[in-house]
Amino acid sequence: MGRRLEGRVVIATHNAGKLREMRELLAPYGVACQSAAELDLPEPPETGETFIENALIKARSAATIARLPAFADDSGLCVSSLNNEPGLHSARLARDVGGFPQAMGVIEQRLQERGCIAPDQRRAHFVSALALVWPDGHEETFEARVDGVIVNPPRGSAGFGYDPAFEPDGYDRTFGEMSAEEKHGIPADGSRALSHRARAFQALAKACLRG
Ligand code: ITT
Repeated sequence: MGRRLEGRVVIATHNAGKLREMRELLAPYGVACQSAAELDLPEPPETGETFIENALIKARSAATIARLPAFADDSGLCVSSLNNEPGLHSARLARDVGGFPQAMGVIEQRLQERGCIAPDQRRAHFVSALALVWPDGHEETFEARVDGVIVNPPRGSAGFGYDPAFEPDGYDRTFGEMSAEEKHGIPADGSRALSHRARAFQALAKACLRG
């Protein structure tokens, strides 16, 4: 059991797609949210060597400056045949090549250069690390992943980032072809959610939002 999150929380992300999902995930719990943009919070340098370290850097910075509990996500797409790249560098890759369509193109090109055509050579997973940090320094972290394959060409325009290129195991549609509810996939019976972020959030909710 972690510390209970009550009252207000800052969602410490500058990524609009993530912000939408983090708000949707929190919505049933009656916690009032403010975004980093609304509070004009800076973006701290993500110098960590793991997803959890980077999530903590973002949440600590927001909690210290806003003097409120802060909720951050650090995430990425890890492609098995590419040494789990872009991984921690997923946002940077898209920035460096001019956007997500181009970044998905780069991943496809690297897979083809390695002769990765069959689905089992195109395995990938999304990771989400979530951090909750309180102004008094208390910290809670949660991490989860969802496994699947990289498809070519990318399909769908829902979601954000690399969603059109990723088809989760057990589905014949990409995250880009799913509604937000399907991508979260949080079942009413409390069984496992679908997306990396929703899975990590389920653990967070169990520790810090219920009971
Ligand atoms: P913040 O640090 O402000 O939260 P960011 O975009 O820089 O925003 P990250 O450093 O965590 O976030 O980078 C994660 C990258 O992985 C980013 O490019 C996302 O678009 C991508 N990504 C993460 N989760 C995703 C998801 O559910 N669907 C598609 N792409 C995702």
